[in-house]
Amino acid sequence: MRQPSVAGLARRARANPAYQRTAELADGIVDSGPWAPDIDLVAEQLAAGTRSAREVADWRVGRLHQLRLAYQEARAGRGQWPAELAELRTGLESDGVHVWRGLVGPDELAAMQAEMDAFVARIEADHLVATRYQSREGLWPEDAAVVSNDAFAWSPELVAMAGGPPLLEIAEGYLGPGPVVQRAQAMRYQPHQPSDRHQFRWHHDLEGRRLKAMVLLTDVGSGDQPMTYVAGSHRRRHSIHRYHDNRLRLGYAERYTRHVEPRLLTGVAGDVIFFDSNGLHRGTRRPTGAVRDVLVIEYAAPGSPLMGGRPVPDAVHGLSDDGQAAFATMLATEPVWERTVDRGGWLDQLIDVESWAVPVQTSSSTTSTP
Ligand SMILES: O=C(O)CCC(=O)C(=O)O
Repeated sequence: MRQPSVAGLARRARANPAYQRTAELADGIVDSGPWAPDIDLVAEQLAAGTRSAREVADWRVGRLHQLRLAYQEARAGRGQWPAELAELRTGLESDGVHVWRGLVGPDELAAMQAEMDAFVARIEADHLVATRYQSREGLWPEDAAVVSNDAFAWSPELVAMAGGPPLLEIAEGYLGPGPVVQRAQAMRYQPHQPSDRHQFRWHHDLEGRRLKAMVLLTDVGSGDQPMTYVAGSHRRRHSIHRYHDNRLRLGYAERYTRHVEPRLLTGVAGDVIFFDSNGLHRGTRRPTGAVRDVLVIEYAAPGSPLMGGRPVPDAVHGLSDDGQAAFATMLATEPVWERTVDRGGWLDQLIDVESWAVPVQTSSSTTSTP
């Protein structure tokens, strides 16, 4: 889809107050311009707590959207990385993706594979069909898939992994201090023809900067059903348009990424793929590919929206204080599949700046400048 010209939108907005919403969107389209440096400065101040949310409360929605994205980067700049994770850090920051080979040991891997098999067997035995993307779990008959949005409820190993080192350190390095665990997905893909539905088309994740850790439970070769990722595309501050409709084409990345080279993320069971889901990615489907099983942990900065979840209580209690803190927001959130009232997403909460701009605690032990 061609982007409308900003000048044209602004002209229409000036001529007719009914185009106010369009004018807000026009703000969202502009990624650079005379006011862009101010956005970065204000974002730094919000992250440092030297500017209050109230001071930007009258900004228009499109500009608040840009501020939120800049704020995520400002927070991330305060993250601390252990020296031994330097290679992973470089991969994530420059490409938006890095594969850690053999991270999951044989015993944990066997336990996770058994949990996954039990989960799929239960869903198939009950013929439980997911009625929407946010359903807790179920069959996706049109996609030959079985999906859970609440894998922490049946995988204590995954809870331990999400709330301990090195994953929590990676999340802290990439997102800044105090990351929160957002969701755990499980996905089994049976062989299936290429598709343009859901996560099988090019998209970004409607969140901005976010870290995912995809644990491979089966071997995934290039002829199977690997995820595909456009390296370097994670740095884009997508306009607010792209949060109302996140279907993308490769040509979109070609306009801002010098070498667009979709990477097939292959590996063997036990490998973990770390990626920023702000970059272009998609699941690849193949009728001749092997069955693919994965578990995916999502992390975000505090103030990000959560689907919620019901993690195995004993597994959470067994975590360190930092690990329990990372799960605290999830435990306090009513899962989306149990809500009777739709609270909307973070786009609806942009004007409530305090809800998403959580200043970074300033103490020499928790902050650092890059
Ligand atoms: O399953 C896949 O390969 C794609 C997953 C995906 O799009 C996501 O986790 O955001």
